[in-house]
Parts: sequence; C-alpha cells; structure tokens
Amino acid sequence: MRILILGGDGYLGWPTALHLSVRGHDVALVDNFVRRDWDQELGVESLVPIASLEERVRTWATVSGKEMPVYIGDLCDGDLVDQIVRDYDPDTIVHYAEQSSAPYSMLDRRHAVATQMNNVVGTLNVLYAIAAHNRDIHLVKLGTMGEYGTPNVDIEEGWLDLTHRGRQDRVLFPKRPGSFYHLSKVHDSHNIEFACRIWGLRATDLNQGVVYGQETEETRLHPALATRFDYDGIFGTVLNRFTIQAVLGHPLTVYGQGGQTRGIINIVDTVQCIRLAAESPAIAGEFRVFNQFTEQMSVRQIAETVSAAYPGDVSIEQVENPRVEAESHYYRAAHTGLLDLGLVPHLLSDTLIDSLFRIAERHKERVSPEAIRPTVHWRATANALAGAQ
Ligand code: NAD
Ligand code: USQ
Repeated sequence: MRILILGGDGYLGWPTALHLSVRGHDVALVDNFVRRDWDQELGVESLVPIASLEERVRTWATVSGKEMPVYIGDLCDGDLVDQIVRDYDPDTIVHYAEQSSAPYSMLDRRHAVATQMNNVVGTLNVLYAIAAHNRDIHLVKLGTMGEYGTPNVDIEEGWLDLTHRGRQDRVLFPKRPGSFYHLSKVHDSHNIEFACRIWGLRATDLNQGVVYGQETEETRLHPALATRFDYDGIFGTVLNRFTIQAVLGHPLTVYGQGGQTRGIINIVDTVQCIRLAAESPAIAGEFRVFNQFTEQMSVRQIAETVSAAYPGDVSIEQVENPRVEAESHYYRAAHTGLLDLGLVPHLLSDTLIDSLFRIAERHKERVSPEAIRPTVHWRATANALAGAQ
C-alpha cells in the first residue's frame, strides 16, 4: 500500500512509519514540526534526544534501503493538503497530526482555541482532500478513549444499539470528554462520521488509550531512529512519567485518589494496531470505530506497579488533583475489534517497565526537575506557563 502518515515526526507517527515501511508498504510523511515548537514554548524537551526528521529519514534509508518522502506543511492549509494528497495519491492516510495534550489545551483561552482550530480544521481539510481526490482512500484517524469519559455503563466500540420508547436505532456512543483537547477529538469523530455518510468515505476512528513505552523493534536499530519520550507535566503521559519519576527519586505524582481508570497500550502495540487497521480497510461509507487499548488500570495501580518493579525506594504522593475528573468510578470498555483483526498484545510487565527504567537512567541528566509537577489547573481560565520553564 501507499500510506501517507500525517504527524510523521511525532512520538507515535515516527515509529509507525518505520513499522509500516519494514512491512513492505510505501510510506510518506507530513509534519509542520509544531510539536518541536511547543517544546520551545514550554521550555522542555524529550528525555531521549531526537534527531531532525531529515536525519531520521536519511538514517532509515541507510539502515533499510527504503526512501520516505517528506512533505513539510500545516494541515490547516487546505490547499496544501489537497496538493499533498493529489501528489502522493495514497491508498491509506494515517492521521496523527493533532495537538495531543489535555493540559496544553486547558492552559488558557488561547491554547484551547489553538487546539480546537488545529485539530478540527486540520481533519476537516483532510476529509475534503479525500472526497475531492479519491473517495476510496481509507482514513485511519487517531481518536482517544477519553472521548467517552467515564460513564456509569459499559462503553461500546463507537456505536450503541439503542431502544427508546419502544423504537430502536444505532447511534454514536454518547461522549462526555474531560478536556478541550478530548473534545476536539469528539468533534473530529462527528465530522468524519458525517463525511462517511455524505461522501461514502471509508474511515477507521481509533479510540486509543494512554500510550506508554519508547522503543519499537525498528527505533532500536539506530540512535537517530529514536522517538520522543516526554516526562513533563503537560505532554508527559502517566506511566512514562512514573517510570522517570522513580529513577529520579521523585515521588510518583498520583492526582487525587488515583481511582481514575484508563485503558493503556504499549507503543509496540500502537504501531501494530495501525498496521492491522490499514491492511483491513473499512468498507465504502463505513465509519468504523475500534477502542485501541490492551488493558485497563487505575492510576494508583499504575503507580504501585511501577513502584514494585523499581529496585530502589519509591514513594507515592497523593497530589491535589489539578483536573476535574471522577477519581473513583465504574469502568468497562469493549476492545475486541483489533483483537479480531489479529492484534497480539504486549501487556505491562516487569521486563517492559525495566526497559523504561534503563532508558530513563541513561538520560536522566537531561531532566528539568521543575517541569515534573503539574501546573495546569482545569478550574482556572488562565494558567501560567511557569514551572515548565
Ligand atoms: P505528538 O505531538 O508527538 O505527534 C503529533 C505530530 O503531529 C507532531 O509531530 C506535530 O508536529 C504534528 N502536527 C500537529 N499539528 C499539525 C498540523 N496542523 N499540521 C502538520 N503537522 C501537525 O503526539 P503523539 O503522542 O504522537 O500523538 C499522535 C496522535 O495520537 C494524536 O492525535 C493524539 O491525540 C493521539 N493519541 C495519543 C496518545 C498518547 O498517549 N500519546 C493516546 C491516544 C491518542
Ligand atoms: N495522572 C496522574 N498523575 C500524573 C499524570 C496523570 O494521576 O502525573 C492521571 C490524570 O489525572 C488522568 C490519567 O492519569 O486521570 C491519565 O493522564 P495522562 O496525562 O496520562 O493522559 P491524558 O491527559 O488522558 O492524555 C493522554 C495523551 C492523549 C491521549 C490520552 C488517551 O496525552 O494524547 O488522547 O492519553 S485517553 O486518556 O484514553 O483519553
């Protein structure tokens, strides 16, 4: 297949590109490097040094003998998106290119607006480009489990069969997300479903849980192929943060009671899921939804697992929760669609956590300790960037 990866310079986009390339697909990348700009804005950087995209692609050509064309540009420029889709003429578009942090979207009005503009407008431009150029292109779009929130009923994979006052229908599962970032994904999902209905597009919306891990089989082949690893209070995700905190001797920062339960997934399984979804496309007109996670754990369980795996002393601190979220709730989400396509999960194990400890140990002198604590409070309408600088 010819696969165009939007957000190919990011934490997940880059290892996905390598995985699809090694599996024999032709891969091209699109990115505008805005994520690297956000690092500068926040005064932080990836714990693991990352090469420029130019160097990554050059290294991959040397290691694998495979070229990866790169388009540099912003998805919010609709004419450019049209031009790229026409030029590369892909079978599949994998769309990762969004602002991906909930705290960043909750910093203040400017960041909330920028997040929703970037994510919603970018995706709309992609939908128009597909509809105008070739409606057979399969869109594989990264959504998030957080779109659903934490309802007091079982979560289905995107759709819900409903009986109401004696009549039946199949509707999109109700959403109650917990940040303006997560809301941007809900808006995307609705726009994509509408595009499937009116234009007969084929799309897979992958509601992914929290990702952890830093290495895949392919990124291990050369230091210049490494992907980013964030630990800061804005872009770092919970399990990655806890492994780094353990290595630094910093208390693990459990927000509130820690009963918040989330679906989690290893980065190795993320790239596998994308390949499986791409290789078995949705049918024309179908808005297909998979819940992309492999196990569910509460934040406290994650902290206890990391603490038990670490050879030294680790303390767990209950930090006042800067977010507005349920800290103790029912949670059961279906996730069989990707298993049915052949996903073989790599579940969280001591070995996996050990490898994260080793990575954190190797680069710990790069940590900026003041970037660790959470600084973004959901109830405030304006948060300072201080603390991450
Ligand atoms: P990331 O920020 O590392 O990668 C996103 C990439 O997209 C960056 O390289 C960025 O420069 C690029 N980008 C953003 N807006 C763009 C635009 N308008 N035009 C061109 N390029 C643009 O994020 P990630 O962690 O790799 O996440 C990728 C996707 O997966 C996001 O949509 C995110 O919401 C979703 N997701 C991530 C996780 C996770 O735990 N990391 C979990 C579930 C879903
Ligand atoms: N949390 C802590 N301590 C921390 C960091 C987080 O207790 O130090 C808690 C949060 O309060 C939250 C949970 O851990 O309850 C997850 O937080 P997170 O920062 O790891 O993840 P989240 O903000 O939900 O966002 C991340 C990615 C996002 C993706 C989402 C998947 O940044 O791109 O969409 O995970 S999901 O959570 O399933 O929606």
